[in-house]
Amino acid sequence: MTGKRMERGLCELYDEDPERADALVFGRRSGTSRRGFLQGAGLASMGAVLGASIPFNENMPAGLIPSALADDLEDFEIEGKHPGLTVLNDRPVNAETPPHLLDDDVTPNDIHFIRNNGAMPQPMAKEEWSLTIDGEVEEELELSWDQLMNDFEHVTLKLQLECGGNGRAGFNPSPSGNQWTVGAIGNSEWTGVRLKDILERAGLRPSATYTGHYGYDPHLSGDADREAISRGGPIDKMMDPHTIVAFAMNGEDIPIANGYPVRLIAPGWAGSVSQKWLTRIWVRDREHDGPGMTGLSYRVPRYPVAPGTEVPHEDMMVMSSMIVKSIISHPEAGTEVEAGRPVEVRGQAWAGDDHVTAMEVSLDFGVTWQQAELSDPPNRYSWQRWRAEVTPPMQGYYEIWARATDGNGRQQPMVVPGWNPRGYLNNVCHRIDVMAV
Ligand SMILES: Nc1nc2c(c(=O)[nH]1)N[C@H]1C(S)=C(S)[C@@H](COP(=O)(O)O)O[C@H]1N2
Ligand SMILES: [Mo]
Repeated sequence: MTGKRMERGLCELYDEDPERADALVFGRRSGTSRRGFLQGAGLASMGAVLGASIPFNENMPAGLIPSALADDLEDFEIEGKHPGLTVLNDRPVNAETPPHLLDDDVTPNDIHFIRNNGAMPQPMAKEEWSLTIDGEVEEELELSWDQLMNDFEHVTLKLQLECGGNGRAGFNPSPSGNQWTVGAIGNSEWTGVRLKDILERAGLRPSATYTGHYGYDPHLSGDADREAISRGGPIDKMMDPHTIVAFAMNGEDIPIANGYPVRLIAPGWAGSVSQKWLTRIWVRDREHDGPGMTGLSYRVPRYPVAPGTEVPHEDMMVMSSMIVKSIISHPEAGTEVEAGRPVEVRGQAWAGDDHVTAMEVSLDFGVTWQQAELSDPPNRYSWQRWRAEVTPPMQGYYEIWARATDGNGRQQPMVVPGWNPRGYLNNVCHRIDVMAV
């Protein structure tokens, strides 16, 4: 069918030359900040592409591709995972969750996204597994599965885990890496032992400042001496009682793809800190320097830079907390709704180390916003559910836009925020299209 080719062509055109794309699609005159006068040929062509009129067309910012046309992904299947996940890469395996599958308070095991840097390991038996704690500690530990089960208090928490590169696909020029859209986020219920309790058992030396994490997943090259990834975090984050060495996900063994039998969860921070298939934590007297800690990896500029800028290394800093963000998990993009009838809109919102204090939705391309109901997190570092009702006044094409505000008053931007060389921290508002009939 030509539909797919057409979509791809439009996406490319919007990427390369948004003004021309607008002029072609909407018949918009360049130099105006709003499309303003969607009429004549522009209106007709847009209507033909979408199969409907756009009642709020005059509000739509210039250069913004209609959300209905922005999707350009293919579906594959991964064993043990929901067939609806979108596979971005099969070597290493990387798959994100379409937002309409993230409608549960707690993300089921088969729905949680997968981000691998190396090969998927063969599962290590629990009896073979151990966790070494070494480096700047009074006493080196090697904990067996039984010790992890019996010697420490267990905690169960709902925790957000988001890839630092979630949203990368929105940046232009396009940074290298997985082109995540919005679905490299999950909020499962994790059971484990506080890393704090383990570090206190080992005894931190005054020199302890940072951790370095190791897992048993092989490097893609097959070279046994190379780590697929080895990141870490400052001791303060590791001593936070919500940072856990997890051995169960939603009350079950952790799926192999998500780190069986044991992984770290350092919630609210770039997901790469949360080592899967965890076997060792090296306590360091300086910032860790394993693969994923150096160069441009998981680093962002200290100051805003123009898109495409080459930023000197000394002006880059290691990412820490993720930032305020939300998704619309219901309805699914592309849903048909009834004109004049209220539509239930639901989603999730989170803000890294912070929490979300307000949630708003818009049906008219951001000109008016209404407050959504926002629930409190069941525990710190869980995402928060929100819901609202919107009513399309007449038949046609609409977009639902959603915007979260964090405890410091910071809001999600309407347009893609600060470009950075590796494409991290894109928290632009999520938007979906609905057709009122
Ligand atoms: N051992 C190991 N741990 C890892 C990774 C990896 O490739 N290997 N990927 C990291 C990254 S970049 C992210 S975003 C999260 C993703 O966790 P998930 O696959 O369970 O969603 O795991 C992190 N932990
Ligand atoms: Mo990640």
